[in-house]
Formats: sequence, structure tokens, C-alpha cells
Amino acid sequence: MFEKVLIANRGEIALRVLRACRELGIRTAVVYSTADADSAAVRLADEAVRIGPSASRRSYLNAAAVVEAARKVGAQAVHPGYGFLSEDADFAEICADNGLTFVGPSPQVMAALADKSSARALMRRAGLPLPPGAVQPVPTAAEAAAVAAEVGYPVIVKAAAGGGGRGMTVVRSPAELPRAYARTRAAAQVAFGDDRVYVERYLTDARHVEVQLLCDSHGNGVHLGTRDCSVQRRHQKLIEEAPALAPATLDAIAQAALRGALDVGFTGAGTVEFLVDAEERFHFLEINCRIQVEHPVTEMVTGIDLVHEQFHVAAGVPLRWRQQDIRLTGVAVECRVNVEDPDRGFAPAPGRLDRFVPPGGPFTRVDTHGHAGYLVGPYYDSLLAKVAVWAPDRELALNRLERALGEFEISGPGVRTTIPFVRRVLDDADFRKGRYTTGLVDRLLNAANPGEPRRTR
Ligand code: MV4
Repeated sequence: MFEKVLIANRGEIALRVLRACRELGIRTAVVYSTADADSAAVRLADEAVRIGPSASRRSYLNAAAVVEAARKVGAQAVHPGYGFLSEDADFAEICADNGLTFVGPSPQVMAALADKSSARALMRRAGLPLPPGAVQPVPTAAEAAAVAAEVGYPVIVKAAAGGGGRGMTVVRSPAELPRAYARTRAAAQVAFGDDRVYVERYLTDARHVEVQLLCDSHGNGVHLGTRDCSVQRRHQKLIEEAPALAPATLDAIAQAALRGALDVGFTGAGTVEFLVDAEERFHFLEINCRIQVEHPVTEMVTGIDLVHEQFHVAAGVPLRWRQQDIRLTGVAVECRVNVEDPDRGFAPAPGRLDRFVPPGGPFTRVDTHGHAGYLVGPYYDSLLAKVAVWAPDRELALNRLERALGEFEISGPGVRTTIPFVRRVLDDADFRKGRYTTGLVDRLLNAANPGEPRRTR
């Protein structure tokens, strides 16, 4: 196992990774920006290295500064967390060039999967079902129109370099297509420096289901079941639950995900995203190469610490689990607590936290870097805490999450959180019955503001 790891992240995930290191007897160093000088991760780590000013482009996204910090402290490995450099194949390669183990897949696998059009082609070759559409990037508006006519409207134009909901446009009729196609290409060029796009049938009324995988560097892999992440607003997940599928439908999707990942030589903890339609048919969307925000719900239904396993796999240890060792028990539900104002279009609402009293109680896990007196700044994403609960069944889990959220006290001048909105979702009759799709949040928001136009980015 590694002796010392550099944690190249901030916020709750930096603490999550730091705690895993402590438990494994690994010494920790954390990088930080000026804004995070007083953070809990800096306080708890064995060492901390300031790598730049508050702006993430000059700190947490500065690959050279991160690698220099790793060299300075003598770390053998770098854990990137999620976001920032976690899916940057160039960064993984720079780590390797500097003798550092990047905790994640190889740079080649990361690059192949970061290109969503390439990922689509690879997964199709591995036999995964895809949404109907073009596997290769579509180079002209005329070809886009031909693909759309073949698969039928609505279609979705997606940037090959996008992912996670960035760089996609839903097109409902042939008349809209030429402009939407041109606009998506132009936006992709600006956002990613890559204007390749592809076209798929847009699947409505589907659930967003992801399969958690763990693959070692010896060709072994297991799945850790599914998560339902359909409760999203503009591709920001608000509530996630495990499991997403009944045991009878789990096997086919999980085996497909595993086959796809092993086929491309994926290693580490990864997630294969699918849309599951009303007929329980599943369609591959993308593979994520990182630990995900919502990993706690999987940990709670499997009893497996995913960050521990990431370190074992990165250190070359063969998987310590066979598929039959992995049992899915009960139901776990997580909600994100963002410092945003649901009454003002979820605008950031940062400030100092005068009061911060997280919930406690049985089977209740709070992942947060917040504390009373903490100053939430404007520089980074607004995730302040995740509250996850476990219970033997879904109804008890939802009751437990409501109970926990009722205990959470967060206040300060100008500070608002998404807790009231999450509580509305938990109250919704269809959500309670487990009858919901990716359309749920828009329905709730439109019920509150009937004048607001519906928007799909
Ligand atoms: C789709 C889709 C429907 N049809 N692709 C969103 C995140 C990224 N991984 C891909 N995403 C989607 N791709 C096809 N062909 C629906 C989504 C999607 C979504 C779309 C609109 C509003 C909310 C959504 C939530 C999850 C997934």
C-alpha cells in the first residue's frame, strides 16, 4: 500500500478521502487554495500545500502545481476526488510521467471514455444497447437531419467532448434541427475546444440508472448494484437512491456494464450510466471514471468502502471480492445540501454559517466540510453536505431522511440551502410511490411557477 497520498481536491470529498487514508494507515497531504486555507481538510491532513489563489483554474485545476506539490511532499499517489482534474486524461498522464500513481483508470482508458462518441462506439462493440442514433460524430447539418429522420423526433444533439449533461440540445422537430445543430457545435467549440457532435433519439420518461463497478488491474471486476439518480435539476442531482432496480432486472444491466468496462480495460471505481425506459429497456449513456458524489448510498447497501477499494486497486492489489460475496441489503437514500436559493432559481447563496448543526441518529451519515463559523465562498460548486440514510425498506429510509433533514440547522446572513426543496420532493406522492422519471423536478418546479417556461439545457 502507498505510504503517502496527495489529495487533489477540496470540500467534503477531500475529507472523505483523507479519512479513508487514515483508516488504511496512509499518510496524507492535501493541496489547497487561498480560499481554503482554514478548511477542515487542511487542518486534519498530515501536510498541506498551498497551490494557488482562490480561482480554481489557478489552483485545483492547475495540473503542474498539483504535481509539484506531490513531488515536494514525496507522495506516491494522487487521489483526484470528483470534478476538477479527476477526469482529465492529460493530468493522469502527467502523473505517470512524474512517477505518481493516479488513483483512477489509465490515461488511455480515460481519454477513450471522455470522448462520448468514442465511448459509445466502444460500448456498442461490447454489446451494450445504445439509444438509437449515430455512433460516429455527425459532420454536417444535412447528415444530422438524415439521422434524426431515421430515428424519429425528438432527438438530442450531444457534444462528443461533453458529458454529465454539458453540451447537449433537445430538438423536437425537423424545423428546429439546423439551428440547434449549429448552436450545439459552436457552444461545444467554445466550451471544450472540440466541435464534434453526435445525434441520438431523445428518450423521454426514462429513469437515470447507474451501475457501480470496481475493476482491478488483473482483469477482474464486480458490480455493486445500481443507483437511481433521476431526481435532477439541470443535470445537478438532488436525491440519489440505491438500489434502482429489482433483483430480477439488475442482472442484465449489471452484466452489460461490467462487460463494457472490462472490454476496454477499465480499472478502479467507475460508474456506467443508463437510461431505463418505461418498458425496463436500458440504453447506455456514458461511463464515469471517478468516485461519484453519490457513492455513499452504494456503500450503505453493500458495506464496502469504495475509497478503500480505490486505493487497493491503484496499488495493484487483486480485488478482494467475488461477485457472490457482494450482497445488496436494504435501501439507502442520499440528498445533497447545496448552498443555493430554491426560491431564486437555485442561485448560489453563500455566506458565513452562524449556525451549523448536522443531524445525527441511527443509520444516518453526513458527509460535509461545513461547521459553525465556516465561510462558504463564491469560488467553487455549492455542495455543502450530503445526508445519507439506510433502512431495511424504502419507506423507512425516506422517513429517516425526512427526520434527519428536520434536524439540520444551517443559517447565516444570506445563506439559503436546497433542504426545503428536497423536502418537497420527499413529500411528493409519486416520488413516495417510487413512480418517477427525470421529469419529476421540472413538474414540481412548474407546479410552483406555472408562468416559467420549461427549460432543458
Ligand atoms: C439523454 C437523455 C435522453 N435521451 N440521451 C443527461 C446527462 C448525460 N449523462 C446524458 N443525459 C441524458 N441523455 C438521450 N438519448 C436524457 C438525459 C438526462 C436528462 C435529460 C434532461 C433532463 C434531465 C435529465 C436527467 C438525466 C438524464
